[in-house]
Amino acid sequence: MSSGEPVTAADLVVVANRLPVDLERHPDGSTTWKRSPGGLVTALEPTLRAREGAWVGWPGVPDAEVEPFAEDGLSLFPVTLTAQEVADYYEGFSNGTLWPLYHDVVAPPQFHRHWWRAYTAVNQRFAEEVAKVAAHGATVWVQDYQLQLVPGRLRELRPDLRIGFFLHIPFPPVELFRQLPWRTRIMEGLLGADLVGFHTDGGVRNFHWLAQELAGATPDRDPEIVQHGGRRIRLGAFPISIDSGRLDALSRTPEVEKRAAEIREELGNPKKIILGVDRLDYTKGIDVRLRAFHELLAEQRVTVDDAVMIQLATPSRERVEHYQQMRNDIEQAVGRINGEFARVGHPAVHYLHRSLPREELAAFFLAADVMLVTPLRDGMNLVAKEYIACRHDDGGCLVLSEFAGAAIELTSALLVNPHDTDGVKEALHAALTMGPEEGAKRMRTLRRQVMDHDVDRWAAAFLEALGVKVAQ
Ligand code: ADQ
Repeated sequence: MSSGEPVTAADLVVVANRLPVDLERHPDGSTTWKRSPGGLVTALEPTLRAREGAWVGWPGVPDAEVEPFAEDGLSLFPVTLTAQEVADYYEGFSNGTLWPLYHDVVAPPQFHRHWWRAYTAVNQRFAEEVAKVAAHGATVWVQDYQLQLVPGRLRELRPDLRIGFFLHIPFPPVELFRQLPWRTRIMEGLLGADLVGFHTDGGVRNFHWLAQELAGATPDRDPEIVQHGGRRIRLGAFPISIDSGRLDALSRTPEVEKRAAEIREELGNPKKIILGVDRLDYTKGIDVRLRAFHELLAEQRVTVDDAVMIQLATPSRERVEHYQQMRNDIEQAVGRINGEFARVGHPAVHYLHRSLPREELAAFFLAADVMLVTPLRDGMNLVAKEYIACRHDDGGCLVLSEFAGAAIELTSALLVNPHDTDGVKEALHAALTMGPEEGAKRMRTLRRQVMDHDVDRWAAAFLEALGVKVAQ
């Protein structure tokens, strides 16, 4: 990492809960920065560099007082959160209230006033930090559900700014959003933006209605605009994507191809490999796919010689109660399937609770004959797109939940309702027995979509709708 001086007045500011680097504290008390390369930073870096850009976010550890710094030409402005704020704003209101509520209450959201108070205080701090670093007339792009009050606060502090907001998770149906005791405050926070973006038209429609009902916004002749406080706020669907080209290239490297062959070998050369890759989250429907596989084995429509399943699960939000319970349930389900159907040296389900390097993940995607993506609700789901980008051989078959945003674009996948166990089971069976021609035909169609619509195109579409000329 090269360093330098951070900019003092940025033309483009990205503000997200997390910085694109993580602060790591070592046992001897020293600290280092580790890059956390997400799709967002890859997509935004060229534009941020070209425009003297800045990124405002939390460095990932509590009570870290860190000065702004420049890293590889990017100015980073850390926001400090205390341990109590991490508990109340992040684990509490963001992940214990908003996350389950916005995902169709697949787990019951908890409503606590002290969580809300922390959420408002932290959002205020983020807004103040942005107000300090943004140049006059700058563009600010606020990311995601943790920061929904930032557009409103920022507009009060800095009416000269152009403000965009993008929600990475679903925006819920009207009846669900209305459960939130602070629904009007959140709506007014979001209406502080000039552009509010969602993954799908469904999110736009829900927001359009709620803005009128809760905040007294008025519709415009243009269905993608609402009027509020004398301003016109544009709404739009911007389905996010991945760095498809880079992943396609990675999956073609001899190392990844060799590793994919090795994985098959290590699994004992099963006829079919079934794969699931997720952050360990109750929205992802890991239990759904385990149940479907369990029943196919029990009905002897599939045997462990025909097919093995691999579930890769990144540890996630381990201090939030629902996540601890769900991890136990999933590990029990894996144990039960293996107890009933495995042979010594041949488990039916291989379960790894860890994060893997990109190369290794690409090899798993390339080795998998069937990819199961079965969330009960998901804003987009990048794993589905990553699988497709890795299948340069036109091989493999994607089974995809209708309730993932990705289902709108990826209609040539086998689409399933994750609440319908029989339906998921039939789709899994169909995927395992699909002829190579039909499989390749579907995959070619899916690849056309994913290779054409990459994350750069997504970022450019959003920024251009916000009036920013994008460096390509
Ligand atoms: P997430 O809920 O985190 O994102 P997703 O879009 O699937 O869900 O992205 C997960 C990422 O983590 C993928 O890039 C995947 O490769 C990676 N990953 C998962 N398991 C892994 C493992 N074991 N090892 C290594 N990497 C692993 C939120 C929303 C989504 C939305 C994105 C982007 O919930 O709906 O698509 O933001 O907007």
